[in-house]
Amino acid sequence: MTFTILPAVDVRHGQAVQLVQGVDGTQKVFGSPLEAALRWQNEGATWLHLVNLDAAFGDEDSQAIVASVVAGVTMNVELTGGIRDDATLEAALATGCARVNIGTAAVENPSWVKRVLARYGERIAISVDVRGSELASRGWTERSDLALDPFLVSMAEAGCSRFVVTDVARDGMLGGPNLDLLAHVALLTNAKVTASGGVTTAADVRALTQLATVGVDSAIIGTALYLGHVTLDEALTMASDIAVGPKVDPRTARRMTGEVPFVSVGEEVAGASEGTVGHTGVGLVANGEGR
Ligand code: AMZ
Repeated sequence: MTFTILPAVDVRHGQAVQLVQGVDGTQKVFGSPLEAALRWQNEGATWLHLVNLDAAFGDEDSQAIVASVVAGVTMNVELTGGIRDDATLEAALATGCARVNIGTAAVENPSWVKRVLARYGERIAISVDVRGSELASRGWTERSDLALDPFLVSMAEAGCSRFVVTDVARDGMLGGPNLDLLAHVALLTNAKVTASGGVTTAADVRALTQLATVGVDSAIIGTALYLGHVTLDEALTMASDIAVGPKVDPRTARRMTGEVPFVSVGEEVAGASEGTVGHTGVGLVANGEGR
């Protein structure tokens, strides 16, 4: 497996859009969602990150549109937005998407999410939308009091095999990803990490691939692709020779086994002040003291 690039198609009011820091009304509009998706497919994408923003904001029903996008492409689709109960989950899975991401429900209704993680395994990833040190939900209009690290550990213990991590403040800002946050999340548990928010240049993709050994195996690119800051071909080329294998703990140089969490909860969680996103640093040879 090589490092995966997922172009994003975010659907708002029937159009493919890109928002700035997720704020409704800031969107640049890029036409039909299916046409946008097919463009990325034709340019070589094997995965699509498809966001039902209307459902994430909770003010419009766009299920038929996202279902038609899934049906109209041959790429693997990661479908997300508004999946918060059995009905919305079943509808999302029934589109034929490869994977769904759940954000709001993971903070508001963790017992339900743990149940569906146990049932659906790798078809479900948890969307970790972080603003500062807090989890954002409901279209990023609300914040949760949950401390990040215990939240991540509990989801991993419940069987979450992937966190899709977005630094909300960087999303749409074209300023590069939050490598510290991504490394921090990757080091905390066995789960793989998909990077999102701020990925702008081929150099950003290269920097992310350097986190592949700790479990960052993929990146979502949105605004930068639509505005041409990086072409999909450049991003795919940058990612193509990066082999993604088992995670390696940089502190022990050992391959990770199936044990969760990656390091002991006490060490990780006690080492960070509550609710704080630690600064792991990208060198990643520290023993946790730098957090
Ligand atoms: O841009 C936003 N305001 C926004 C956005 N992109 N709000 C939510 N989302 C995405 C999350 C995740 O992929 O990054 O929607 C999904 C989460 O939806 P929910 O309904 O599960 O919280």
